[in-house]
Amino acid sequence: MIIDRAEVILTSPDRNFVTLRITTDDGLTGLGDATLNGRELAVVSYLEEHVVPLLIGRDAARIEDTWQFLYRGAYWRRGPVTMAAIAAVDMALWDIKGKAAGMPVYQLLGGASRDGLLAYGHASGRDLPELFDSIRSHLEQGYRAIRVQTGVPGLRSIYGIASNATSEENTGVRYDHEPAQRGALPHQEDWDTGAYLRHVPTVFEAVRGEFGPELPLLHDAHHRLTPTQAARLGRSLEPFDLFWLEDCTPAENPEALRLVRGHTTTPLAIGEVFNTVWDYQQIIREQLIDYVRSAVTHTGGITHLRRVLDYAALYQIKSGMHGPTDISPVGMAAAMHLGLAVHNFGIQEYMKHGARTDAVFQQSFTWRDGYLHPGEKPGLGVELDPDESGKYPYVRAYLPYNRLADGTVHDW
Ligand code: CS2
Ligand code: MG
Repeated sequence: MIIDRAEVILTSPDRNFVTLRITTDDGLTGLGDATLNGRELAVVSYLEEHVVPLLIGRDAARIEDTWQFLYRGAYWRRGPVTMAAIAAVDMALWDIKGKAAGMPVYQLLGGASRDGLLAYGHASGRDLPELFDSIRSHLEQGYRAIRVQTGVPGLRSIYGIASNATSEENTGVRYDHEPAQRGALPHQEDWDTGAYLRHVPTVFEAVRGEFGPELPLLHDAHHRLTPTQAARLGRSLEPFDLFWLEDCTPAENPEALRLVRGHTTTPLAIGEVFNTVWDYQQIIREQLIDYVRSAVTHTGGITHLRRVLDYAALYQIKSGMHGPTDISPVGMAAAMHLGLAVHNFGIQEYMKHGARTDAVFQQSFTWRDGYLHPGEKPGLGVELDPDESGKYPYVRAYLPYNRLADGTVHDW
């Protein structure tokens, strides 16, 4: 099992994806996801220029050693580009090990701790009727847990609202509701924290009134609040019993969460922009969160996210792995294998990929009655179709950003 070849595949079926394919001298192949939304080429270059040359000739079976070599052996540690590249190598090696053993990766991680993974989807609307329709449609698709994002009166367009989107067919510009938009420059959105804080509790009150007390509901604040604003939001949402409030404050400042925690019992989720266990060290040790939001893709792969989750388990903190459409089917498969195996699984985010993406990546997971399962194929269970991937060249794309009414750039 010596690594013979490692290729980086950049394809853009419904959006950009960076995939690493490793081939061994005995003909086994493994796939890893290295997609960094809106900054894809940085990881392509890091992989091609700096990592691939180090892989050729290595023993593909030595997953831990390869991880330590790529992490500790480079002087410059951490950061999203490095950790996405290491993640892709790690995933591909787990894929190969599974294929060599004839077992799905979750079996190599200790076997299933549950029958399936509860997953949540993204409902959204500019107003209540649109939001209710979106929630109903998600329930019809089988979702048993729902993230609720809403338009705010007075704001033109807000990130994460599906109906703000215009389709590629109509405009020539792709703009889905969790986009990096294909285009020359990032799209500008507007923001008003006061209006948001006044509006959101009224929306959750209406949603609870319509859909009852039992449906697990989640909400993402996308890092836009100060600690006192986040504390106020958490407290005002307590009557509506959220599953979690996500990214209430910018992730760089763990101390902010102490203040939030001191004022609200609304569960907190954070970490989709974190890359290592060190980013989590303080907030896990001080029990400042309830859910770890990292994706396998952005946190150094299965090997490293497993380490984060084992640490989190000491403090009754669970997984809530990031799963928007910018995590490729390979990254989603890795999340499902890890989520099935660890004891402290919480919930899995699951946004369906488009038909073109599903044609490029042949997958073996199942989605039944609100639960995901990675399937029983050896390895991760995903194969890439080279003819399909070759049809969709990379298109530069940016996430949007937002400004306040006076023109100030606001937190993401
Ligand atoms: C979002 C993401 O899924 C989520 O919770 O915060 O869609 C995020 O905006 C994108 O992944 C950014 O790449
Ligand atoms: Mg989020």
